[in-house]
Amino acid sequence: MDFKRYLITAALPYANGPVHIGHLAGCYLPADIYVRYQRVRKRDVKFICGSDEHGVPITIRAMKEGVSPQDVVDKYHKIIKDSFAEMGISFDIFSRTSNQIHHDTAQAFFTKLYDAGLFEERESEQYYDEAKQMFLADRYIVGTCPICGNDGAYGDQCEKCGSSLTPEMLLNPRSALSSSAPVKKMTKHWYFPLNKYEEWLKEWIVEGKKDSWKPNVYGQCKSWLDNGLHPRAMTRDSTWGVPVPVADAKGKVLYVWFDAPIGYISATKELTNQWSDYWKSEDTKLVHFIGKDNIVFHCIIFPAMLKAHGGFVLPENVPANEFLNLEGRKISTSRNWAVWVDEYLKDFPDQQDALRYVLCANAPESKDNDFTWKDFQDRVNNELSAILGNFENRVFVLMHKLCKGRVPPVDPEFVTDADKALMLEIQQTKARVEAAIEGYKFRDGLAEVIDLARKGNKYLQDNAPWSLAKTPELQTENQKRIDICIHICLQLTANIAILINPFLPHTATKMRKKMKVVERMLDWENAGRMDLLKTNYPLLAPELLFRKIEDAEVAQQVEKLKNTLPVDTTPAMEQPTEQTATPEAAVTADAIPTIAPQKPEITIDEFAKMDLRAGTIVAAEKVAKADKLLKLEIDLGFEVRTVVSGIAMHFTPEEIIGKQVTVVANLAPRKMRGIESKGMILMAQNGDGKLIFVSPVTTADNGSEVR
Ligand code: B3M
Ligand code: ZN
Repeated sequence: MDFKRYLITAALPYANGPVHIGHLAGCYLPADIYVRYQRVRKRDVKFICGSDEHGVPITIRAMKEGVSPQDVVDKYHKIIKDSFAEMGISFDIFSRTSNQIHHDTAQAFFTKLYDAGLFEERESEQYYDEAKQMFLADRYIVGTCPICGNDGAYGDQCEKCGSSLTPEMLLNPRSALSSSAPVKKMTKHWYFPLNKYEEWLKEWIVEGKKDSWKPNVYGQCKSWLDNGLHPRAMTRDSTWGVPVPVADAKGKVLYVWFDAPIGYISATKELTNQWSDYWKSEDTKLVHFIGKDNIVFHCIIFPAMLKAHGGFVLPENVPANEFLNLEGRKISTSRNWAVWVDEYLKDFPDQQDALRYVLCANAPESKDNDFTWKDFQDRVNNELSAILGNFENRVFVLMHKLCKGRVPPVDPEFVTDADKALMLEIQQTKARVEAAIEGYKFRDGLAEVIDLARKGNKYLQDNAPWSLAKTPELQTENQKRIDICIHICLQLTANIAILINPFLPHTATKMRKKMKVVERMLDWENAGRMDLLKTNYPLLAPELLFRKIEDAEVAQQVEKLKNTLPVDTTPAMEQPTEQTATPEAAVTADAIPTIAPQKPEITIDEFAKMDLRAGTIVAAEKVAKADKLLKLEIDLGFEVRTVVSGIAMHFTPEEIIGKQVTVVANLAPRKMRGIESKGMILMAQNGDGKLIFVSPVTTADNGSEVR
């Protein structure tokens, strides 16, 4: 089916931190590629985004930074917006949900459903912090996980075992704000009857989208639908958000997942007076680009809201990506385990396309993928630079050397089958890239373009125009072949600029400028043509498109990451996950208070089981092939013990020899990297994350008990 208009949205990022490469790879880059492609196909497209400035993640961040929620969103909205702009993510608008137009739009939406009598009002008991005088969002309640016993579980999720929880399930619940035990208090909320839309959703998704939605998206939806839908509260007790537009709703705001998707509509309104042409007409193709943790909200809840409201188009597709990990760990905003886009841009100025290339070539389209700095370097140096950059550069060098810096002529009599085959290849590549992009397979599309450059290199190698130039006795004939070869390579270069443009727009622009052609040349319909550059036209001098990424740069980035590593004296342990596929938990999953909640009470007898001793580090050395581990010999007075400790990122062996520490002496021994570690040393952390030994203030006798 042909659509008149394309309305493309990318998930509104929470304005509770800068954006990282996981965000880019997950949704903004694929969305941008798709939109850029539609634009050069001359389709009527609007690309909508903005920051999501409500909800618990924002208030938690405000609490952590000791500022107001408004300060938080003002700060991060700007950082996020600038990062996207610099990366070439070409939104038509990047709005924000704290705008008046959004508040008005979201309230009008709610009111329409309210007036239609759609909401169910329900009173229920909810946790309340009497010390802080406020209702507690699930995330603000901590306690012991009933499934795995982790005593730092949150009221919506246990990060240790990944279970999705409710505050009622927690043993020993307490407030993360005051540590006091929360009490239950009655409160009223408005519930959207999702269950009433179950049948309709089944028909629309299970029957209608089976073949067009990605299997991961379809599968998640189906399992939600199979489990049955229930009414869902669309309001919250909070002072931060869009006020509930109902008389008796003081102190209540719209649930962030009610207002945020409406943000797509309000941003479109802000962008154009014709907004309803996009949102209210059947020939619009609405596509939501998101990460997998947002699937249920975009595929089930928001469509049901739109249906209930009436008059809006529904998403034609929701091509959600999986997650990108970083150096083997989950990316985490709160743990600072991330490559922040704003920092990347400072460290690698003008290398936007290098990152775009790697994030697309390695995009988590069908499974979680890992970003490593080494892989970044390899891909940039060995693919982007060695294949595409190299081809383009060779062509420019050769045309200046063998063809006087001008586009050489073609004598049809000397054109060979191999020449024709390459020309055909260009057209076929165009068709394959089109199919890939239309099918949301951006990795494949990009690989096709690189492959075309690879074929260009081979063609050059096969024809070896530089050697033809060395046989003067065949001068004219050889020159004709040289000319044809360079001519075809130049047309191929121009074609590559068109095909690579949606993926690497900065590169396409550079290429175009060197060929001295106008932007219109990059129109998609021009791909496949062999007359993009006119014969005899002079082109600019060669200049490398990409620079290599040096070992030192990679080492520096890896070092930077290591320095942000959380304190972790049990290095073999997996980091708890923050991103999660459980949709309920995803609501607030990106914000975790840095001060760990207190653990459940223990008795004096339980404490007395622990044998803590003063000891002196008498020897220390690095453990081979484990960059976080030090092997320590500790004098405990009655014996010298081996303890392996995960502190190598914080201390050199030399600086800790002679230090007195507190040792858990009766900890069960365990093997790390083949070394038996008998005990553990106690550590604390200061404000900037530096580790400190917990040691006696003045020197104690080695072996004396710490009580
Ligand atoms: N802000 C969640 C997220 O950033 C949320 C998306 C809203 S899209 C309407 O993952
Ligand atoms: Zn658990």
